[in-house]
Amino acid sequence: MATPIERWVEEQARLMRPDKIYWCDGSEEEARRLIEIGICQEKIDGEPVFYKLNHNLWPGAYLHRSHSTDVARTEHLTYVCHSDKESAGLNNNWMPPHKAKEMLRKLSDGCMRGRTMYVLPYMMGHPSSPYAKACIQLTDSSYVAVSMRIMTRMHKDAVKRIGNRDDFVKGLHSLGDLHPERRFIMHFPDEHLVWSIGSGYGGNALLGKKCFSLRIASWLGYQEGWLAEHMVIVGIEDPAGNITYVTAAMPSACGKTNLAMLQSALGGYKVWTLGDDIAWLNVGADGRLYAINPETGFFGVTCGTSMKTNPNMLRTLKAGKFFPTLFTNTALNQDTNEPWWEGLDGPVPKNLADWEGNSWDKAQGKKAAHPNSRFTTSLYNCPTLSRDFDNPKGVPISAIILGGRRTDLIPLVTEAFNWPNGVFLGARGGSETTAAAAHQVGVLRRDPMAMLPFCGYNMGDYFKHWLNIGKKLTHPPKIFSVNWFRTNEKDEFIWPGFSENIRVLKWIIERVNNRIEAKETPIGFVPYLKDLNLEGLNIPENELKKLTSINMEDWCGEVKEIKDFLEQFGKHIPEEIWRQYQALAKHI
Ligand code: GTP
Ligand code: SPV
Ligand code: MN
Repeated sequence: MATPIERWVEEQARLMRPDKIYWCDGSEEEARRLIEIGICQEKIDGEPVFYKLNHNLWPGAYLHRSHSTDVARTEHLTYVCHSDKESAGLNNNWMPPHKAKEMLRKLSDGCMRGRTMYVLPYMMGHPSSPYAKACIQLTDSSYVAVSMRIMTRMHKDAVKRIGNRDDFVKGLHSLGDLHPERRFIMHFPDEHLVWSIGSGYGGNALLGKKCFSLRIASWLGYQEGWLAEHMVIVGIEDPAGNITYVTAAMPSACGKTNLAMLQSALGGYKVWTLGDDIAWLNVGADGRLYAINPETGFFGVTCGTSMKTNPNMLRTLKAGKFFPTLFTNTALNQDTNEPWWEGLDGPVPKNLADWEGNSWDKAQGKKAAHPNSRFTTSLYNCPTLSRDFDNPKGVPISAIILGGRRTDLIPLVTEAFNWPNGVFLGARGGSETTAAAAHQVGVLRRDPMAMLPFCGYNMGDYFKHWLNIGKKLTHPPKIFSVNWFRTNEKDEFIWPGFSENIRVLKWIIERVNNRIEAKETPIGFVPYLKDLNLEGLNIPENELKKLTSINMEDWCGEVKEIKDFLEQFGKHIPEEIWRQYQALAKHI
């Protein structure tokens, strides 16, 4: 008798008609074979899927170039197909499930002809964690198969674990013809199903990541009483050796990976890494909030990553312990066969190929690496990996940090008055857009808890859910906002950022442990300058003031925008959020 997984795979194969079906076991030997296939046989638009890089300098590293129209998440082609539009909310594109499937079936008819269908069994979360989920993804891309081995716990045991159940997490992925007009990333939350066609890139194709672990998981969490969040998880060790665990939500390309691997500029402090993108948060029996990272890899932004900004990331990329490390859409130093990107240490190499493989000429004024070029590497390569990374229970969280990219207005750090006020702080959050998704870069948009593109249900209900989680916590984490991105008159960042961000984290853990006072303002508590360790920085006095003060006049426009944003969600916005809004509006 065929198992539910086997029946499901056969059904999809009848539709997609691959030449071969190959069940992955998740071993290193298999990954090496798939890369070989990607170098010698499989092609994207006539080009190989992988190029071997210089293994003396970058052990286990390969370059992948995606199709030139397929370089970032495509939010306008991403749908969440609940049975009713109201459940999806204004924050999601919606289509009735039967209509979406009819369209996908047409697009998928014979889409794997001439290709291999890889069956990927994997776990999100440690297999012995009560919060882990067993999943199966189908794909016709060796790049996706190899990436999923890095990003998830891919192992044939996931098949055994699913056994005779048919409610496992399902992902259908095909490159299709890579045409942007035939590209769709569609979610069917009640079936735990993601169906993606026409893209081979990151969050569009590695379906365990944003599609399942955020969009579908946030919906599961809403029903089951937990949270799936776009958050870093770190442990901050102080000079006495105490470790405080915190999570931090920031929109795409706003500093999560950098924060997750921060090398402290202050003596005695150390940051331990547990995750750089996704956190699943559960209320523990002790009334505290516990976090696990369901992933096992980094899919991080290359541009700007250097020994100066993020030395631990470069060490991770060169560790070569867990095979392989992938570079996607970086430039290539053709003399040394090394990956290269803007912001990497050292002089610009003379003989570069750009991210599309063409000889790069600086005079043309284009970047050599794509601004959303990325690396994929295992967390087990990371020298600062926390010893609690594989702890099935997760780690207890003392602070939640919410960040965004705001060149103006938002202070360096603010502390919410309490949990509901913190939920409002998250709900009103905004950020200037980045290259991580295909849209205009640098425009301000509201992005509550950095979840606007990832919340798999009505955002108003999501705020309600956050408020309810708070009621279940007897020891709720304190909630903070941070902003590393304020600029001065010359458009330079005022705050040095990166390793210096430890100074802000230090203030946060001192507040968590009730060691210092803070100044009350209408938007929350802000630091007294004397409590921020600023030794060795030379930020001009007037700019420092700007970083930590609130200008009421500037806030008038902000308050109006917050109201316009929230009103769109109509009756779904909880009364508590409006009460918080009124309190703020009254002061401003
Ligand atoms: P996703 O992987 O898209 O979710 O991004 P992320 O939030 O992990 O962002 P990441 O840490 O990769 O940083 C994105 C960009 O922001 C990079 O170009 C960094 O160099 C830059 N960046 C990160 N931290 C800081 C900081 O503290 N200050 C400044 N000025 N830039 C930063
Ligand atoms: C993001 O855009 O937030 C990422 C990269 O982490 S992707 O996997 O493409 O979503
Ligand atoms: Mn992300």
